[in-house]
Amino acid sequence: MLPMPGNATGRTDVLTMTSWSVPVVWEGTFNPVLLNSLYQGTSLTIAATVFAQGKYIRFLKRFLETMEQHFFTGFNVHVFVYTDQPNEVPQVKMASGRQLTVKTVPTLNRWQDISASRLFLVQALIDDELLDYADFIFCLDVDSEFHGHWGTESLGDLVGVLHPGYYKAHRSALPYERRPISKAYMAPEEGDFYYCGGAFGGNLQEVQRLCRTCIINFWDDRTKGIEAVWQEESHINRYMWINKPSKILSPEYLWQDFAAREPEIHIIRFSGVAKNYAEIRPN
Ligand code: UD2
Repeated sequence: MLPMPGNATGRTDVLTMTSWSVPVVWEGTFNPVLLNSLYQGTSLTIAATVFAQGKYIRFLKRFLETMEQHFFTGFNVHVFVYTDQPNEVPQVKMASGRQLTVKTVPTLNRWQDISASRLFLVQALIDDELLDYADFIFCLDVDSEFHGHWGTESLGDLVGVLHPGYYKAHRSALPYERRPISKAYMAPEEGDFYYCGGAFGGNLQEVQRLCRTCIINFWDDRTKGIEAVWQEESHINRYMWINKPSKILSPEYLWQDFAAREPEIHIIRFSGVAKNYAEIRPN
């Protein structure tokens, strides 16, 4: 790897390039000042979606407040909040160039449906509103908060985030859908990485294509009476095996537990917050 200008020095302790030659972004592999200077003065616009339905509305305030501090600061950001409780969306002061739109959605009773419905709604958002407006989109879990810089280094045509629970696991241990009847099926010899359902993104066309394909496959499964083991996350993993991401973000971009980190995690940029599944989910 070529030395990078500024203080970025590169990393030798982690995988920084995939077998298909796309970067895996870790702290120390990019120079944010240099990268930002490439986009400054442009009209770069980032859309982000977040779903806060049922009791998950409680996570939204912290999510939005920390997003304001760390996510693409200095750039145009448009956050789309999908909720069944529009009156509960907190007021969070946003910098110039940043805005929030609330989308009201019906209450769903199965957490699996809430999670999977995101793909339908993101595709509709791209189709109806974003194609001529935003440059990139990120789809993020609400039960999470930002702790550190997340910016232009994360941009790519199709962007996957390495799941924090499986980035060191052997392929045979990855929780892909293993039933051949499912359209999310991954054979034992298939799979590069296990990607998060809780954070992914890319340009509008690529994310639109991902959503469209995963929705078709999700419905195909449903007509056969099955649901992939990790709902849309399973379909996204199948999709990203066939359609390789053009950039991969390390687990710094969605860590599991802020209090516990591994030696290679030099910074946690975004992490899940602890939750009691039994208490918080609708079923
Ligand atoms: C994993 C994924 C999640 C999704 C899920 C599979 C990560 C970190 N998380 O998390 O993205 O792929 O597996 O189904 O990769 N939600 C609500 N209200 C609810 C339930 C869910 O708003 O009652 C939304 C909310 O935005 C939440 C997201 O759906 O962040 C995912 O649900 P989860 O966090 O309960 O899923 P989990 O922890 O199993």
